[in-house]
Amino acid sequence: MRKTAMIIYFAGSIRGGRNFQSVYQEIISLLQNYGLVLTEHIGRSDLNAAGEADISDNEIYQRDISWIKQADLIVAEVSNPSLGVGYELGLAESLGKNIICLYNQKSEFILSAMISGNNKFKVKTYQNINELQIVFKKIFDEIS
Ligand code: 6IA
Repeated sequence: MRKTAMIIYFAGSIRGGRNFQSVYQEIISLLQNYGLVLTEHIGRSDLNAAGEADISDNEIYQRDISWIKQADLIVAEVSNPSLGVGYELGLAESLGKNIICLYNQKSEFILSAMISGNNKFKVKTYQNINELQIVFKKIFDEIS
């Protein structure tokens, strides 16, 4: 059993498109039962594709890289293709992080083979948020 709270980095599309924003919010709430989610803002409804004016792209990049390095677990919602999420997953893989990718069956996009074909990623397909409760319970039981 871990003594300290698990640090979780949640990744989801921002400039790639915000179609799944409300799902991100629900996933983040579930993940908060298991640890500290560094990227709670990804679920915010007021965070649009343009992002925020008070932080530069370089500051976002530097901060997110440092958070990925700190994280014990990366959870990426990959139903909406995103260059940023793909980049984060590649980096996290090279750092040897535990990585879970969540793909919603309602997605209009077929998941990239670079994600579905990578055995280092645990890819979970889901239809609704209730299924994810069960998925998370199982995964966190395994890794804690
Ligand atoms: O290419 P995308 O924009 O879709 O990439 C999304 C991914 O990159 C997310 O998983 C984030 O971790 C990261 N990312 C991209 N833009 C931001 C961002 N924008 N803030 C935080 N992470 C970002 C500005 C808004 C923020 C300061 C509230």
